[in-house]
Amino acid sequence: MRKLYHGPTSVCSQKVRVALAEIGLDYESQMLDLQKGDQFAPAYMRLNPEAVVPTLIDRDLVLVESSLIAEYLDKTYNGSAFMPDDPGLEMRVRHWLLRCLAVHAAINTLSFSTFMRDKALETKSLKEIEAAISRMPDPVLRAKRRDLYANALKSDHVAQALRHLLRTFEDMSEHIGGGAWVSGPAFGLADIGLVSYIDRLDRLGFSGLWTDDFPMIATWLDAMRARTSYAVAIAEFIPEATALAQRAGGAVHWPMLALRWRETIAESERSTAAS
Ligand SMILES: N[C@@H](CCC(=O)N[C@@H](CS)C(=O)NCC(=O)O)C(=O)O
Repeated sequence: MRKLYHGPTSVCSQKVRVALAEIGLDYESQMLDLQKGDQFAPAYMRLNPEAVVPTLIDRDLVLVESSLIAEYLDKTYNGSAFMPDDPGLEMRVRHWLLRCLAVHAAINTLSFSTFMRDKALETKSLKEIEAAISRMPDPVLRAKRRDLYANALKSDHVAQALRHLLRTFEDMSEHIGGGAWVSGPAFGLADIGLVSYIDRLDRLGFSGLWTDDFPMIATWLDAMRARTSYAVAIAEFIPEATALAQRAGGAVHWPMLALRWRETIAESERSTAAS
């Protein structure tokens, strides 16, 4: 039996659970508490040296990187049904799987500059927060996390995240408009790759990022949420109290975020006009 090391509300874990559910695969669940620091246990870091979830053990393979795990599951157990045959669409899907790294970074930025930051500051001392950050193996990610605690939505990482999300929404809208799913006419790995990130933004009360300018994103998110995989892989892992806390905790930041979003759009329009 394959074994999944994951976190209940971790977006990357959600992605792999969606892939497992879409393909109809069982797994043994090994839940990690990221707030308590389970990811830093030496035995886990031997599997996943970056101390992140998810990790999947399948047969004799130790698999990391959520998008790659989804692709592996599709290829091994689903006859690559979620990867288009058409070479152009296949490149599109592969590009989205790569882009998920940057989309993840953007969602991480918006989570840790708002709701997650507030939650940590309410429940931990600054010393405890610094102790947790100093256990992160990657020095660049440590510096980013410190910057988000110091500057919240004023951080340059937020500008970078919003710039990236703007391009993500533009391209998602174009691809959904051309064929119903981001992957093309058929549901596929790009949709699996993106759903948890867009869902997180919505759960934080940030759907204003797309409602006016990119309504296709809302239509697509509704279609993703209508699938059984969404219920069993995402919704069922988020207790009502957590869902309410996420929404309320994110919503207080929306006015400031909306301001930064409008600046991002204006800057993009200026650079398009100048070119
Ligand atoms: N690119 C990796 C990113 C993994 C990642 O950063 N996971 C987050 C949860 S979504 C994590 O484990 N964070 C641990 C921490 O914040 O200490 C993937 O997609 O699998």
